[in-house]
Amino acid sequence: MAAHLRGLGHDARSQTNADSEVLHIPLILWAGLGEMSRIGELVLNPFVGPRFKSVVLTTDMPLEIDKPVDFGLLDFCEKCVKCARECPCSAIPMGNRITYNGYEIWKPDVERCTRYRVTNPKGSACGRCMKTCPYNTEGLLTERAFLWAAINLPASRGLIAAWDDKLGNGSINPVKKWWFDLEQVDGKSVAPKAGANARQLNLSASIDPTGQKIALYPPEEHPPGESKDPRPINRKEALERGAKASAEHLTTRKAP
Ligand code: B12
Ligand code: SF4
Ligand code: SF4
Repeated sequence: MAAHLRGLGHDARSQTNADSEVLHIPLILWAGLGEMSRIGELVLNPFVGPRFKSVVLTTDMPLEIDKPVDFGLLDFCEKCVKCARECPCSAIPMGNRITYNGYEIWKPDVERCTRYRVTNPKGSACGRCMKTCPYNTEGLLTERAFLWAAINLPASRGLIAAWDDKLGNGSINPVKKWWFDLEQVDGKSVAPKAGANARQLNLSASIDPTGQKIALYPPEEHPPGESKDPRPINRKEALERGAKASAEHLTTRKAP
């Protein structure tokens, strides 16, 4: 698409996951492709749910500007904690959103998520938060009725989240085994020996936000964009920062 636009005489560049000059989240949010979810750094689309990856195309071609959308997701996520409950390393907050870098967000513990996804052979890029969310639908007529209710009937949202668990949605589906994560051994894709992500739903897991500690790493703690050098981090300080941000936000929200 970028090449096509350049052929028409416009500047254009595709911003991929591997090579991007821009942050995707604010752009796909402002493009109206979805709302911020409890998962945290993930924009959820009402029709395909959280399970989409983005590619951004930056261009000077004159275009009509979209607006952000509101389909009630913030309220739904306040009544549902499935992604936080199912995250294997408790990286997703079970409590409230916080103010981070000037915007409100359910900020995940990005260090925990990164360690789980990248350094743990059973992690295998994970994405369990995306896979277990009730907004994953297959376009069936019955599912459309639930989606309609989730968007239009705020009082039904908690019930829909509970019903999704009752139906066992998000558990392992052997019919779709081909979709399970594979690992590369000697240049070949094979079924993972370690059983990556082969976990059942954890319906009895504790969902007590007061017992959960989320470390917070603000932008000033991040390495510079082009840097590939290891960067020391201080998890103890990050945990204190997370607890403080959470407490401050609770206070702000109690104000009239
Ligand atoms: C690095 C990265 C990660 C790191 C995050 C590191 C960090 N935050 O320090 C880790 C490994 C944790 C991660 C995990 C995941 N990621 Co990721 N990640 C990225 C990547 C490649 C770069 C982001 C980055 O540079 N962050 C570092 C700094 C800049 O972070 P930050 O200042 O704290 O800002 C973050 C958020 O607060 C938000 N943000 C920034 N500015 C603003 C402004 C506003 C107003 C708002 C509301 C939000 C917002 O965006 C940043 C995302 O990290 C982006 C692609 C991209 N180019 O944007 C994908 C991306 C954000 N990830 C994505 C996904 C899907 C995931 C996972 C589900 C894993 C998976 N299987 O794909 C998990 C979800 C974890 C979670 N609970 O949110 C998707 C999200 C798509 C969507 N539907 O919204 C993206 C866009 C990749 C893609 N091309 O699709 N990710
Ligand atoms: S990708 Fe896995 S480890 Fe990271 S937040 Fe989602 S469920 Fe947790
Ligand atoms: S699992 Fe529930 S809380 Fe998490 S993003 Fe999906 S709807 Fe929101």
